Amino acid sequence: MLQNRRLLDVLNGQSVDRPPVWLMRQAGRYLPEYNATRAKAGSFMALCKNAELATEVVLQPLERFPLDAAILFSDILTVPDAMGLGLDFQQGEGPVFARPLQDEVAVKALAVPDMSSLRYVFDAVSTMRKALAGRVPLIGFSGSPFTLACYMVQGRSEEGFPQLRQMMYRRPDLLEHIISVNTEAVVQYLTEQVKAGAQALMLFDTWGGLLSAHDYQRWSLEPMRQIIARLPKEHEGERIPVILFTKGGGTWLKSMAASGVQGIGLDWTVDVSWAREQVGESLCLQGNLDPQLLFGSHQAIDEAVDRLAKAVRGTQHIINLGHGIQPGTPIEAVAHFVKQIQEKTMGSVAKVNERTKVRSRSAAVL
Ligand code: 1CP
Repeated sequence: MLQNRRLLDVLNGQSVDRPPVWLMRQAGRYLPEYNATRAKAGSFMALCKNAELATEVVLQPLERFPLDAAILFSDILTVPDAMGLGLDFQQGEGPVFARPLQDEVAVKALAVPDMSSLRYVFDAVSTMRKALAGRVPLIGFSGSPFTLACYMVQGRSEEGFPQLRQMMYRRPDLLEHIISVNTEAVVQYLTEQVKAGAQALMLFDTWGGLLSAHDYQRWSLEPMRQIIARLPKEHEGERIPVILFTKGGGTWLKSMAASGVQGIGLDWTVDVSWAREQVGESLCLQGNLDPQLLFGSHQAIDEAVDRLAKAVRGTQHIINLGHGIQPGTPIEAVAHFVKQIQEKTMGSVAKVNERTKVRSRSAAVL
């Protein structure tokens, strides 16, 4: 039995006492206990592959803050690793692939991996779900086909991912193949996460915002739309909602809202009230404070909290940052933020749902 349903309820358009709160990268390097567990595991990937230790890391932020959701501890790059690209996380350097897709032969050899090679992720999901024991729902996730392709072609994180964008114009046929393999892989990967116990899903399209409006539709949103259409709609009697997050995608919210998702993540560049006008009333938004805010004074945090609480009043909203929490973020600021936003938003959604109920009742009378 799920004791805290706020996240699932708000994504399903149901009434809640206050908006749920969780933080992207809530388990991570800003927590000393995370760093200790990671050291015990030996490396980041060893941590991802050890279900017990990865579960320990998922629970750590929940022990410190009254958050309303947990997220699978893993990484988006597990999928290209399973495709044989040879993932390595070098200290202080981020992800590096030993065999990036830099010629026709490599691209043509790319295939959907056997999901048994990602069994460690699904085992982690079921171990985490068991350990959570219904405290809060567990979010599963994947990178978007386009964002995965950025790393697969470039081989590492690089400003603007120029090699990927050059391939898009020079050899669209090759990129087409990569995106279609990724799309199929992501459908299978997320479906397996649901079977293992993930209760909501998030698609991280971290680099979709690099694209032109036209290219975004073709190379990023369309494959995500196909994925959403093919994912299991429910599991064991519970609906499985999907949140889509394109960083830098603020100008395309209307088309994202038409993709079949239940939630849309906003980065901090977007005005929440404006975003609400774009997507209409029936969809859930998520976000969107600047992660750097948490390095600011309590006064700065309180002012941002007040603005956000006001902007989300009476709407379906999941409180979050506009991107992942940064290493070095003061833990005390995170605690202050979570406490303030929960106090300031208490009661704000239920009231609105009353309004919606009244409206639908009068619509029924008509
Ligand atoms: O040194 C370490 O301990 C590793 C740091 C780290 C962590 C904590 C990486 C490497 N990944 C993660 C976990 C992770 N990655 C989660 C865990 C759950 C949580 O939110 O608590 C999630 C959801 C991701 C997803 C992810 N990985 C994304 C999409 C979200 C985003 O932040 O935009 C991306 C782009 C990655 C790639 C990646 N993995 C790790 C790093 C440092 C990066 C980014 C590289 C870059 O800047 O391009």
